[in-house]
Amino acid sequence: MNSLWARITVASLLGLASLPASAQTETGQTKIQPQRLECEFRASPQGIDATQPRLNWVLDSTAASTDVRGVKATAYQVLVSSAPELLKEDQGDLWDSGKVRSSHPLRAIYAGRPLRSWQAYCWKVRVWDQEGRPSLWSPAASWTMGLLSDHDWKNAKWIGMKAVEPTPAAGEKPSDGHPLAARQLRREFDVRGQIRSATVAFCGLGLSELYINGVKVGDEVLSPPLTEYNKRAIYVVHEVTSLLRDGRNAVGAWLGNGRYWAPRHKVPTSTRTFGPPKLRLILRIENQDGGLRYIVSDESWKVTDQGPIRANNEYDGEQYDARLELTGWAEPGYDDGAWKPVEVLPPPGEKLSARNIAPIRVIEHRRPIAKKNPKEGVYVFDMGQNLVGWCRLRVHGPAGTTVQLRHAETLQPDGMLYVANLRSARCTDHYTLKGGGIEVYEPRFTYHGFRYVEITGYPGEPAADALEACVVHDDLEPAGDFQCSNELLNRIHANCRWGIRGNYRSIPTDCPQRDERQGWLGDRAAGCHGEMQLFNVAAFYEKWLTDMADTQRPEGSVSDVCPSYWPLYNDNVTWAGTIALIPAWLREQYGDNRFIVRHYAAMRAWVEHMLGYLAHDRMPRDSYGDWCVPPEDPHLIHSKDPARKTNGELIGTAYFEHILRLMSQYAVLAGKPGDAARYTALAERMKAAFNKRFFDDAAARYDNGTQTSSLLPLSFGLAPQRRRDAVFAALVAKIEGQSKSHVGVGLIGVQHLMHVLSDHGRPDLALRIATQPDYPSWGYMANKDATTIWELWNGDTADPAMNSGNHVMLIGDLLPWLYEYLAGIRADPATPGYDRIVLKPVFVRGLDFVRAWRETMAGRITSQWSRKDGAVVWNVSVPIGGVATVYLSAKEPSKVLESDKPAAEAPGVRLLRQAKDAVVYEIGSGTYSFHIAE
Ligand code: RAM
Repeated sequence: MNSLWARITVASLLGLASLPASAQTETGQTKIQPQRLECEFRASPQGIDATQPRLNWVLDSTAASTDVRGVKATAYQVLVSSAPELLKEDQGDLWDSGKVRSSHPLRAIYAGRPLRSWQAYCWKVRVWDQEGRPSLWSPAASWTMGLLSDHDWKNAKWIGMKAVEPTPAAGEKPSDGHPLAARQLRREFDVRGQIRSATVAFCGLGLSELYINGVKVGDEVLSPPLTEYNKRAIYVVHEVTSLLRDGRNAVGAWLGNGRYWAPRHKVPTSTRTFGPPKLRLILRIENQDGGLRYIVSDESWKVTDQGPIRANNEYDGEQYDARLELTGWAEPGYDDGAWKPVEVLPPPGEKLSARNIAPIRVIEHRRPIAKKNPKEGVYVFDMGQNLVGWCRLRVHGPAGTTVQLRHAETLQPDGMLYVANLRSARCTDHYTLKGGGIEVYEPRFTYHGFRYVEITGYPGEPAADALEACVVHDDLEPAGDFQCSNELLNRIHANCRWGIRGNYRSIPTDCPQRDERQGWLGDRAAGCHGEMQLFNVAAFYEKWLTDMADTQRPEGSVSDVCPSYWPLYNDNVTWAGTIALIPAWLREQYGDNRFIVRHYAAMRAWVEHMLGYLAHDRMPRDSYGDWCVPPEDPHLIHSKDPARKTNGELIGTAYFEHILRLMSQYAVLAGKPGDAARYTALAERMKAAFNKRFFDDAAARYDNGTQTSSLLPLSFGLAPQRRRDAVFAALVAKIEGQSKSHVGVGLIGVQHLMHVLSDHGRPDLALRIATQPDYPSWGYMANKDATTIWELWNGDTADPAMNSGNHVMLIGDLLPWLYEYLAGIRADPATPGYDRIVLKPVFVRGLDFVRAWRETMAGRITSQWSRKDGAVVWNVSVPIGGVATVYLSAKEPSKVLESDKPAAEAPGVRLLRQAKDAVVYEIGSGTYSFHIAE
């Protein structure tokens, strides 16, 4: 990870730094309300391995007096210390950046003394405004380092218990994937003397939980993150000082199968498996006198697979027999005489890296909204939302009773679960009671995508509180919210958010419920840009791009699914090319070039490999076409109608040309001017070849004229300038005529639909499409009771063989359109990371109001507009330190007022120019109220 997302809120420059000392606490923080001056870190990262992390901070705009405008940050000073006491005295013994004048005054790359394994660091920052006034020091934030070299693991070994797939008995069909019972590993040790600190680093594959003296370490679940195991595994680090005690101690680890011991071998396709679960661990104990001691995973540990988790499998569920609980197993004094010595197992892969992304957690609990009894002994709970996670069961009954929980997204007409679309995934948890009181159970090593839960075998009738849903996903920082006057659009937005949340599983998955749940590249090529509006995914996507590079074969090929649990090295452009598409979005939103430089070799290797397929300057490699267009028959998954399908070579050529243009920009950043020139020249040739082969000048359309075949050349700038308007007019005629203002696109075209329509002056048509209540549309899904987004436009009628109710690939560019167009909050690609903000709201006819906020690298931006009496009132706020270029769709400056004055004369507003259809201003920080006569 490059970045430390531990954000610090710096006391605002004005009004606070000049406050009398009496208004400040001893620590220099202000007492006045309602400022939020506490640290805003959602995470003080523990155990990172970036040796030059980037530190980010935002200025606290809420503390500023709202009538003060245009406050800029011009310089910063960062202090990094090895001890909080030093930092309190304003001493940065590791790094004192001094006062640095900067055009990026809200971030800095660590440049102090080398960071060391296991060490904790704290830091703070202050900034100066344009008058040279310093802010108060921010409160302190902190992070700890992981293990920077393999030597730091001392002699910790990989330990576990060997396993073999059982051979089927004569006449029996071999089972496709045999879930192992969970392993439990333990050892005891003594602690003598006063402990200063204790930290544990461990990697338990496939999934693990660690306990010290019976207490769970940390609160993460489904840990560690998924990776390309034979290349890299990820360890986690936790500070555990308070869990240790003087005298005898015990450490115990659960190991589940996860994807390491693969859930399947052949169904629905060939799946990689890596072996039985295993653990590597090191516990570092530092005494007050500086003495160090390490407890490591080695032959001294013991193991059993006779505990309560009899089987665990991500697709099928967990089988838990509470009668087999090994009470006290992770505490000292437990009799492990029946346990076996562990076996030392080979290491999983080449590298062991730190977890630089947010952990997966139980994010919220939801109570059922209804309970039905469709059949004798069968109870179906409705959680009211298609979500991802599992259930917490409460039950009371005789020992040996087994309660079964089955999960599904929808119901059959008879009220029973509809499970056909889960394919081979059984999505069923079993809990066998130990008896003797209320028992509460949550599975550990599985997860389900569901809205409905069927309980059978429950002793008596389950009460309403027998089940509670636990919503589980990567704990990412929210980055935005949106609301408008159209309720259907608000529901669609909520459905997108639920779908996106549920598909974060340390990788972005395609779906969370059936026997798939893979990191399909194509689904996120542009989808990630939409996600950036909702969550801070900087570290998350850097991690996934690292997974992609890890799958890369020596010749450059990248799997369509990363990590390559399904090794699909198809060499197609639109899926594998995501390796080169996502970095551009990351750079635009988060402004970090270093990642592009580091990732350049992998992107280049893929591009060079693909260049071998180029024929006549066109790229014929395409596997999936415009995946999942609305088909002619509602029962079909894929259309068979040639008029609905977009030519694969057209898609491959358009995308590869675009990727070459991006590569040329990356090459400049990576200091490879030769590559940059070569890729630009190649892109020029491809553009010419594309138009020559596919463009029908007379009809102003491409190839067979699907929506997608026009959208791509318009979006990527391939259409000849002189014919752009005509191509667009033909596209609009097609959409409004044949498609009756509905989508006619699949996964590819939908990434371009909304912005192309808006960019060419038809946001009203984009709005019509976005708010259509009938088929095919997002609104149709919502009206059919969807609470997420479907895999297919016809998800209610299509064949269940490929019909998930929670896929995000058809969201396309809808979210960027809501935030960047309707609310108008954008990054300027020329100054990535919101160094300059662009505010370009689209006051589209058909909406009465829009309200949105975005948390950006510059801080929080809000934009709200409403229409009344022939005018639009637009209220906007720019965070302290921010500068924005504002585009307002007015015919002339005289039509624009700000706080009742002609805008150009308003304080803090500068008229830059009058463009063709917009008046352009510059504003600095502050809140503004513009009035635009229509
Ligand atoms: C499906 C996946 C995914 C898509 C691929 C091509 O099975 O669910 O969303 O990318 O196929």
